[in-house]
Amino acid sequence: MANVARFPEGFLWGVATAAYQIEGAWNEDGKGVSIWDTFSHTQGKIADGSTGDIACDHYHRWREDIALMKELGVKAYRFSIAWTRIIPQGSGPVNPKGLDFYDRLVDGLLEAGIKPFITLYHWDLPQALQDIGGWANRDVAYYFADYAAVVAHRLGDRVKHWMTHNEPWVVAWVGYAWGHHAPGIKNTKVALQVAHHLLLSHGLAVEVLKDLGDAETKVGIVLNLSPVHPATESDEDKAAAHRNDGYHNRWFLDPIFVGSYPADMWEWFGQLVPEVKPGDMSIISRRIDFLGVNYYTRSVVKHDPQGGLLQLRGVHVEGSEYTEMGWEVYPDGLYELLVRLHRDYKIPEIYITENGAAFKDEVTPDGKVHDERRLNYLREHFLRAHKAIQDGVPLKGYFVWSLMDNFEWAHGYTKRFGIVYVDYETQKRIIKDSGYWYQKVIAENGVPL
Ligand code: JJW
Repeated sequence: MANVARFPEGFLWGVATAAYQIEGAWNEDGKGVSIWDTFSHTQGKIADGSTGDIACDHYHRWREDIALMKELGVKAYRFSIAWTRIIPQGSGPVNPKGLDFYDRLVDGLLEAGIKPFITLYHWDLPQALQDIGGWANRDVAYYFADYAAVVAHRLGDRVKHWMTHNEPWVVAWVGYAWGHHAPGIKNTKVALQVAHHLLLSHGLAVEVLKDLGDAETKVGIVLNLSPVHPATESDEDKAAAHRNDGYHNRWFLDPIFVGSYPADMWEWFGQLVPEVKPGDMSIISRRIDFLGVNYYTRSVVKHDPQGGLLQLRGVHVEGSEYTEMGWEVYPDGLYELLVRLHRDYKIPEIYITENGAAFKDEVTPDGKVHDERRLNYLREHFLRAHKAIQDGVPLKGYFVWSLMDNFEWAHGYTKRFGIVYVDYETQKRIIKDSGYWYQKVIAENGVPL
């Protein structure tokens, strides 16, 4: 019998998605317009000119998609709720049909023996709230907490795992400083204020979710984190790497787990730093039950005086494998990151809430998708997670991004991350080789060596 890297009993193998990327039904059953509806409907914003109007049509095919997860044997499903289905204008009247959809979904999952993990904000802000400034407006943090209360009130009896935000770094920087994502704003100072309001809204929602929950209710946040390595051992490059770590990782980790922004970055940002009101940092650092980690790659950086705000640039690593996203395949970074999080921050539990890779997939004449590179990517990362657990990291579960190919934001449908292939013409789903392999990993609770 082949040897297996066995995971702890009860380890939660899962898959992840997000509402805008899979649901479609963008204007059905009373749903309001979100900033991603607006953004994708604007010429030139999405690489292939596509939208999430239909996406994977999951809004109508959720039963089939639950059956698919059941076939894979997944123990948990991380998905997000579209704020605009629940409260179409962001604040004010609740749309019962929106709540009904997620209510049925949760019941369907539980019936299939799959634990629901809910992300409350996965980037699809109600357009009505963008019209008052979006996350740059402090009031939106309070509207978010109100929305969290509405959802928790309806689903909290059955849903025990909640994530407030997904990747606030991406929301703030890609959405508000670079403008590649909705709402398409390009203003660095605003981006830092947005990041602060996202953190504030997180803390406010933590209180609401814990108050409305029971002893089993666990609340966390999802951050996209990457170890940062200097391109050379020069002092300049090492300082650049530390800056990038401060900007990308510590700017979010420190407020949440320490209760303050990192002093070196606060100084570096100078006049760009956000307005922080008295009491904000203690709200932001309210104790959470788990951290969700989205890990895809590391970053390797070089000092560069022409390199903008941070005076650095990313470098390509000769000889490394890269995915279709242009991200280096670097499994050791997952181990390094997990060990560091456990060492530097008091984090009760950690989940990998996203890990996976985009590669060019094709359906071969045998009707299958032989995605050997994705399978290898997952295996190598699973093994690093296994090693981290052996070294004492309280890693409790692992969600592969993604259950199925979907709308990859500004890249539209051009990047396929799924372990299930989606033929967007017919909406047919085909389990890829990586999906069948994952099915075996889950069944054995371990990675065959
Ligand atoms: C950076 C864009 C320059 C998603 C970024 C854009 C700048 C040409 C995958 N995680 O689809 C990072 N993902 O929804 C959440 N992670 O800069 C889930 N990070 O463009 C997945 C996107 C990302 C990014 C995307």
